[in-house]
Amino acid sequence: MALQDFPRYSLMFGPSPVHRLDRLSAHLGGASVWAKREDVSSGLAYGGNKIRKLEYIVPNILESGADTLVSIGGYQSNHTRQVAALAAKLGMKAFLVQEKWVDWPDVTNDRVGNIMLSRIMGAEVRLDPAGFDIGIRDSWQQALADVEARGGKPYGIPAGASEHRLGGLGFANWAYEVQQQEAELEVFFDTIVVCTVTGSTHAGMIAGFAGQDRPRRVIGIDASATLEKTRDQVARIARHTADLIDLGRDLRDDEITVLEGWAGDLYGIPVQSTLDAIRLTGSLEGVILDPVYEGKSMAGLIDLVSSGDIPKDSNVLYAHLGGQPALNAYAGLFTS
Ligand code: 1AC
Repeated sequence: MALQDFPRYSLMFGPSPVHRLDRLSAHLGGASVWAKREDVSSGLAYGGNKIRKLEYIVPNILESGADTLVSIGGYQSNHTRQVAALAAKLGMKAFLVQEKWVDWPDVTNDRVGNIMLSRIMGAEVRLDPAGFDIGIRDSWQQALADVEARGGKPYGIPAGASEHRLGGLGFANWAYEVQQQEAELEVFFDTIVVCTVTGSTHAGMIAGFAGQDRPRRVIGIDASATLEKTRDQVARIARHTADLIDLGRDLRDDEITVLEGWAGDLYGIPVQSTLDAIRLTGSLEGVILDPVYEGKSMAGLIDLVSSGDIPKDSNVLYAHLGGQPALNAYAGLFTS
């Protein structure tokens, strides 16, 4: 089935905006850097990258007759916050398992930012002491069983919607949205830079761009220091999504790029390059990044442009995935 034949439930204002980062580009002295902004793409709880994935999942949710969305992430999961917003919009309940993916000393870590927003939107939040893992989790399966045991009808959405059968479609469509915006802006983005953790954002892009005529680099920046797992998951979801949208050929290994070097040692723990990237982008552009995702992928972009790995004549498109609400849980990082 072609991508445009999959049912889609509108949750966004329209295509996410694309704009040039003039002062950052001048500062780096290399490629021309642009951003595509998932953080300002929807009115649902500050938006973010999961919204466009959920657009393709909602028809299946509605068809299922479920009354409760059951999802999972870390305490400061952006994904679960977007699921809570979706549940509110659809008049459903949300049951969220929030695992302790990050051992971060800020005392408000389980109270502010994303988790607070989910509570405000009426979600039931279950804290779980388990650590970071991008796979299917026992705690999530237990939550599905618990909703059923109470007489509810659960609909499961795994972490990041990544392991969902339809989880790659939203960003396959992103690739076509980019193509359309390129025609309007008269620019071609030969390089895309995106943060990758649970994988379906990056994987969807790979599948979508693979169906277009002009080749480009889609660079995933690892943000969890679990490189092999991430690479396998991205490759698997990209190939599955390519099949789903009838790409008509196998994806090559060289179309799947995950670069390491900016994650530090752990998911959710920023390193110096993360903080530098956040301050640089904030002070030059007024664009806010977060310490878990965007700070790390922007650190990667800065180094790749500065070193010439991304050449001077490139137009590079930075995918801003919208993780800013987590910033509140990292208040201790920015006291001056
Ligand atoms: C890890 C899926 C992820 C989130 O926000 O929970 N991006």
